[in-house]
Amino acid sequence: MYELLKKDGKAKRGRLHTVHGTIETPVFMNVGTAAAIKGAVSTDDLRQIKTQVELSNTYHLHVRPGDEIVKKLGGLHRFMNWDRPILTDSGGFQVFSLASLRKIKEEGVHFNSHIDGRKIFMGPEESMQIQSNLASTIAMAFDECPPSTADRKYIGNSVDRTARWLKRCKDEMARLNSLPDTINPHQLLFGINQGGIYEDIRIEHAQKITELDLDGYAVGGLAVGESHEEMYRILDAVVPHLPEKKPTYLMGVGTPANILEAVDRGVDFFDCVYPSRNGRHGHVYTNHGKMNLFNAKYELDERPIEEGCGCPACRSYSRAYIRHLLKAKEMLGMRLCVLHNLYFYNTMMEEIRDAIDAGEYQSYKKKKLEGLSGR
Ligand code: PRF
Ligand code: ZN
Repeated sequence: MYELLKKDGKAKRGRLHTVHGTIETPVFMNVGTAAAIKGAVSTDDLRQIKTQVELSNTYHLHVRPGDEIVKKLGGLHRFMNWDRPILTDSGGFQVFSLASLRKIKEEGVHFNSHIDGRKIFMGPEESMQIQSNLASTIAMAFDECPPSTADRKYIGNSVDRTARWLKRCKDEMARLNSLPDTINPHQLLFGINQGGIYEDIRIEHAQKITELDLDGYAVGGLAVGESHEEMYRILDAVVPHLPEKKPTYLMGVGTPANILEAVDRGVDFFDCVYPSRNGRHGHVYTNHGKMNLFNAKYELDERPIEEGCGCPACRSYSRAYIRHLLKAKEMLGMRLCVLHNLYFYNTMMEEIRDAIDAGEYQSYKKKKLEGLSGR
């Protein structure tokens, strides 16, 4: 159940109550694709860096170790020792970005696994069954995320199919949640809006999926190659057509600036690989711009990555030491950078929530954007 606590302009401050605890929104979900945050980050670490929701992928866990195995081991929460909320993405997007020899049909997608080439079929029912076996808190609908280069005709046919798939997802989820051996019979389902960069297709699709009265709604198919301005234009157009009293999730986004802009347009859930991916490359976020710790100017720099940061890296280690670890390819170097970056994102979300609570979102956003750009 989602509680809309307060609005500041279009920015929403809310709370999603789940069987695995309450999620304070706006929230950034920390990406652990194959049930692990890349960069040797443990679930104990996640508890220390203010993670609220962990995100894993249906496709990856279906291919390896297999969702039946995870179910036998008591579900994803028990498997990875994380008792707070988990969102699983449906596999749709990953099938389109990773698998080879894809064939899209009305019933679903035939493809070859990116691990061993094995032939796999996944449709709405299979995606729901896998997510039910994983027993995540929130399951995502099985959708098609068309490439940004797709033309209007392709997008039109694709969203119609994604809408038909959504109805099948909802029916299958209801069936699974009522079975006696389902690990999480309270699993939530979020629908996904598609429609590329065509506002009218987006809006019509948003209205259609809203009728299904799902637990939340995502905006998918963005951050796939279009400009930031185009992404904001689509959010301006479509978010007002999604129910305000349900959570809105912008999938795979983004930079801190993207998040600040999307919150301003009514989005309350985010996920992105940037903080962990950048951290693994020694790129760290600060309130004075991004830093590349490989840079020679940090060789004798005894300051933490960011003065006053409460993350495990900044509390104990200097820029000079972390730079040395990175140069020596010591795993600890990238681990510390990933922890700092995720802490930075999670802390920014906390600031965003506080700013909306205080009715000061506009001035907060302006100041934060100035800092991020290094000015
Ligand atoms: N659909 C799904 N997952 C996604 C996306 C999508 O469109 C995106 C697009 N940015 C990221 N992850 N199911
Ligand atoms: Zn830090």
